[in-house]
Amino acid sequence: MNNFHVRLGTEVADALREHRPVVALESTIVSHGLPRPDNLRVAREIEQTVRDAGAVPATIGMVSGQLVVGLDDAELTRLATVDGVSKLSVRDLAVAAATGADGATTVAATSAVAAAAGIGVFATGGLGGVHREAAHTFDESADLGTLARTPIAVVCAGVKSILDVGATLERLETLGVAVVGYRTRRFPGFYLTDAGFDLDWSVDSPEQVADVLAARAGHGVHPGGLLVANPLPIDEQLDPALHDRTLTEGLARLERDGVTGKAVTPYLLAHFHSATAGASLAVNVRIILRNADLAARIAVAAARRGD
Ligand code: PSU
Ligand code: MN
Repeated sequence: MNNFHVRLGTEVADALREHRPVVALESTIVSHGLPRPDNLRVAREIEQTVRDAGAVPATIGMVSGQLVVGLDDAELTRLATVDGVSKLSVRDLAVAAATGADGATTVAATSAVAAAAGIGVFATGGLGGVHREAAHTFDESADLGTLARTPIAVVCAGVKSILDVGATLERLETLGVAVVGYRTRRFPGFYLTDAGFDLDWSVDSPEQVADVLAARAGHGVHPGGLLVANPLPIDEQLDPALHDRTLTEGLARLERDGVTGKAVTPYLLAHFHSATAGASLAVNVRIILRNADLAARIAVAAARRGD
């Protein structure tokens, strides 16, 4: 907290002081991951879902160079609606602050800021990971390296199939990020319930995730992240045939348009939204709301333990 000039929203500050459950939320899905105008509506629904499950939402982002943990509704609206909001990973935070930028925080930046603020649970949709051409482009999300050194539990639905899922799991192992399936031993593929890879561990309840966090804190050994992979029920996943078609077309367009770097993920997400006529958006929203609910229940269980 001493390294950044961070403003805590009043409600978040009160909850942290009183050791009540708080769930961190990212803003990149709002500014760059979901299309307007649905993004603002969904951002508010995510916060409401966290509240309904008994925790305080702390959406993190940057407004005019000010890093905020617990954006208020006007700030959330601004990040969802104005043009020119930067996508901020951890390395960008200080530069964006010093130049007075508006910015949305990725999983990496949100995790780092949340942990610094004393928040232990974070809900998102999908994690960044290893891109399919990474062997040539070296394009691997900073989400992975950041989670290796950030003590936070991230609830997600795996990573999108736009990435190399197998390579992402290998990198998570190398980096020492623990991965547990929530009521499954198969790694979810975001839009799809099952990405085709086995997991070593599965947990059955929010209380059990809280037990994992308590054991880790008690051992004092592992400073890194815990990924809680929460799959969609199979009857709620995107139609696999539509998914495969859309992915193939999106990857071809990516190459045709020469898109690289941090523009890759938003480009492919936008392609999915338009090419599936909203079907992928509906699935995306379901995923985020389910993860927000589970994260809140984990935060509640962890607060009950009192450690
Ligand atoms: N995956 C998604 N939707 C998203 C993102 C990832 O399914 O919106 C966002 C998250 O904020 C994630 C970031 O941290 O993209 C990863 O971007 P990059 O690959 O440039 O690291
Ligand atoms: Mn990248």
